[in-house]
Amino acid sequence: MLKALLFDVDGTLADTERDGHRPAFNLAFKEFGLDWDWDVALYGQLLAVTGGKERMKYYVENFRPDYVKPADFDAMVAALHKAKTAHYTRMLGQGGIPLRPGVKRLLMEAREQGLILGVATTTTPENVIELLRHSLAPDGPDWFQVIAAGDIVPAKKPAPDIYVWAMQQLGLAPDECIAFEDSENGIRSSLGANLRTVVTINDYTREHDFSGALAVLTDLGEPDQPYQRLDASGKGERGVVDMARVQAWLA
Ligand code: XBP
Ligand code: MG
Repeated sequence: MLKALLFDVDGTLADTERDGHRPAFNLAFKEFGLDWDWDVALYGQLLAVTGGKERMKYYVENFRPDYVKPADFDAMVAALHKAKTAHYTRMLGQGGIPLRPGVKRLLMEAREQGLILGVATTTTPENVIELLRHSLAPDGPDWFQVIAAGDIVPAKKPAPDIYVWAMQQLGLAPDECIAFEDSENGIRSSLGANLRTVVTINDYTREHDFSGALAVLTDLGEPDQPYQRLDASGKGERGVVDMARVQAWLA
């Protein structure tokens, strides 16, 4: 029996990467006097690695052979990441990043039906709280019984650990939950935790491999803007993802 809906955040609840995280990283780089600048295309490549600190290290290792690391490089990355989080949460506070189509509608319906809501993300906890507060509702964070985020587990997605941790907190088994993801790293994590997973793609992830997904959709859909289903088993299907649709997919 379905008891909980577990959501990824970046790319799934909102399109945060291109116009949120990316410019926040760039502002932090400027602040630190670095000539690092991540354009939209480069950022797509950097998304191969989840986690902001991990992503900066990956960039230096793979794209900046010219950069001479200071002795305290790890501390510098941590400081950069702190600055980036400040820029990002300020942008969220200015109401900059709306939720994706159908997200609020589905969350509201699930709540009305007494289902549990949870978050499983690699991003920093305060980023999630600020997004939910400003883009969902002032009490948005309280809608979620568990917010599993950031460094709470050492191994970030695609490792399944963050989903496993969220389910442990809820005392639920994978067959009592469903996950919502937008990326290959995300679905590898959720499938690794034995969760049935619905995928809503975005511009950065549309070419990813979503083998094993319950359904792959453009988005969750609104009545006046239905989703389009993209996976082979339901190609061409249009509609809105509501609880009846979710239950039908699980049956
Ligand atoms: C999200 C991420 C995050 C953000 C940056 O992945 O990859 O790293 O881009 O967040 P997912 P921080 O959607 O799979 O959770 O800078 O706060 O780490
Ligand atoms: Mg994501």
